[in-house]
Amino acid sequence: MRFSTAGESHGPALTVIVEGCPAGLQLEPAHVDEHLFRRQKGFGRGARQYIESDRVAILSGVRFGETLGSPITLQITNKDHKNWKEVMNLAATESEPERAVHLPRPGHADLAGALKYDRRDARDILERASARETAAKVAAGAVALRLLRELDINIASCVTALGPVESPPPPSPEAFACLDPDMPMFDEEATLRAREAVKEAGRNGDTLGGRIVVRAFGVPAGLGSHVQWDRRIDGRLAQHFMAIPSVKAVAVGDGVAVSSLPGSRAQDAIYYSQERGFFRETNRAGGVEGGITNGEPLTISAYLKPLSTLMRPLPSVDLATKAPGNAQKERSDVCAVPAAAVIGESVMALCLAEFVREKFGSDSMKELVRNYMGYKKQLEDY
Ligand code: EPS
Repeated sequence: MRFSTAGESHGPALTVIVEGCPAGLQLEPAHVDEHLFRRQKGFGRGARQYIESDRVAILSGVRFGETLGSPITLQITNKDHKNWKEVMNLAATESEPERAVHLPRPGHADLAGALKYDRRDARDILERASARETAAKVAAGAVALRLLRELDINIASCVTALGPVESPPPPSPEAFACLDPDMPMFDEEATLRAREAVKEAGRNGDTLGGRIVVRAFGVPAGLGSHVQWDRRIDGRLAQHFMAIPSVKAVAVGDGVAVSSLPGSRAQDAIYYSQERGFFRETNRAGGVEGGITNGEPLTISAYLKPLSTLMRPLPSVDLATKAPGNAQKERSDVCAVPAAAVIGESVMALCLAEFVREKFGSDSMKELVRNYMGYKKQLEDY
């Protein structure tokens, strides 16, 4: 499965085309809207989320509630566009555009993008670099999540750090399901402290980053491969996660922690029983060994830097005059880490769906489930 998004943050709409979804998957707008709604939650979001109430329109690839095997086009209208019609006008203009951005924000794509694309108004860059794009990604992810559910693969997420506040991930799939979408941390006391930290950052005109953990349950051994660099599933997962705005580091399992341990404490010993087959007592590897899933829950941690739009801006330089000044203030969020957890589920699903299609092919869901179950039987009989 492949997907490609289009759309500017304050343009008319965001669009995503998902290709390679087999025919016969039940898909209705409500299946997508559920995830779009979750992405908009999260303590620390800004005023924009009160304007938008994201809903998907399915424009192609579905008939009578089932996918056709053809490209699926999903579209989300930007309600805020009506307030930005002049700023985002398609027609040529002689006059200086409204709300032009000449003082690039350190950490955003403003300066690097303006230099690369030879734009004098950094809005030409930031409109597309905006994390609003992740709404389209979550819409695509909803299709992948439905496909995986047919194979009994389920994905959950949580926040394990918000600014200085840390919380362990939930111990079971059931515990993941009980998290508060506004602040999906397992430790209740940490949740309260995290809310306070966000409030304080907001009061100071500052922003906060954090860490999310995304886990996939029910992934069989054998997705990905050791035989070629670009077939390793951990590498491709890392790319998907690194492409979430603000994510600056990604770890598979306990990848960061084990780097300072002796080898004897960094691996997961192998056991076998009649009922469970091969199993482990630990999952430091995060469900991947040698670029191949090993049957344990697939676990990715992603680290997000604090958002770069600051209400107390950092020094910058005017693109036109080259005079020093403070970076542009733009309406923004104080913290988007809870939203990133939902986006993380989507990219994990999109990546897993890619690997499922690579291994099991299939034009229809019937064929996919048959091929998949055949492989699961092969694993059981090993
Ligand atoms: C964003 C800035 C804010 C966020 C936006 C990401 O948008 P605005 O400038 O319109 O207030 O709200 O995120 C979303 C709109 C969204 O739906 O996630 C940025 O600069 O990346």
